[in-house]
Amino acid sequence: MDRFSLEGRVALVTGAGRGIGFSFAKGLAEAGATVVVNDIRAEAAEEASSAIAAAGGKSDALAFDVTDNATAAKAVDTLVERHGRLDILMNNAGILIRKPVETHDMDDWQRVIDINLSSLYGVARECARHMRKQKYGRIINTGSVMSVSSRPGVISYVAAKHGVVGLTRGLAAELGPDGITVNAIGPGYILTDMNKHVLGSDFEQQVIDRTPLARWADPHELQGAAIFLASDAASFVTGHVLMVDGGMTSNALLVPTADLGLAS
Ligand code: NAP
Ligand code: GCO
Repeated sequence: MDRFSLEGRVALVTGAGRGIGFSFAKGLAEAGATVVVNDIRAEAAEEASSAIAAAGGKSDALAFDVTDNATAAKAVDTLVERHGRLDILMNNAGILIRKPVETHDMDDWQRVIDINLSSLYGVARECARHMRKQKYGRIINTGSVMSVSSRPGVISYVAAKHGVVGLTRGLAAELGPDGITVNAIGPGYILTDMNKHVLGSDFEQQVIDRTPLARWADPHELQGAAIFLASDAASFVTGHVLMVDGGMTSNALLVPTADLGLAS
């Protein structure tokens, strides 16, 4: 089982002060990695790092805005100065704006594209500078079921998350010869703050009806996919989008799962 061990590896997880990013950070730490927690808020990054250390993990905190590429570049260099190497990048930070096209203005669009897509390229470029020197790297981008499907009301998010697939495949093609794999994880509907405004509404049940596993997921259920893609077990996996969605995107969505439409 050593193939799944991350002992000796150093990982940067963006947007890891809470939610899915914090879960990714905990999972990588439990697998043995030294995990550097990023968040835009220093106190969030420090608290998350302390929680990982309190659980016996090796952690550090680096607060920066992933959309500020100059700051991100300096932060990545600081990380390598502190820890000697950088093996794993989890490009996870992201936001969501729920508005119909009529009111989903260009400021909304740019903000979501900047955080959910452009910053992933910027931070990956800075990490790849160091990964190339060691001829080893794992870049894992956080996509979504909205990377391969859509729904009304989240147009900028759908476009950005579809872009994450292209970014993943393009970086995989270009960085592969340097021993760097690039993959994406496509979560389904996860119980985090991003969804606190829709939980308790009809939408919550609509998700359940259209998910073969008939439930929302907890963030910890994404950790296995992250550990796999970050580990030696995935040494020949690159350019891949690993959906962790309870079967939602393999489901035609024609009828609610409970219905089954079996009446003859
Ligand atoms: P979340 O609970 O809202 O957490 C987002 C995290 O990203 C927060 O820690 C936030 O920091 C941080 N962040 C936001 N903007 C940032 C920036 N400019 N620089 C650095 N950090 C920044 O969201 P989540 O549900 O964990 O989602 C995490 C990722 O998973 C996102 O890419 C999201 O699109 C994706 N995803 C989520 C779901 C889901 O159902 N929840 C499903 C599929 C994909 P603050 O705490 O300081 O705001
Ligand atoms: C929404 C949800 C989704 C999830 C996730 C699904 O309003 O539809 O917030 O966008 O966040 O991206 O995979």
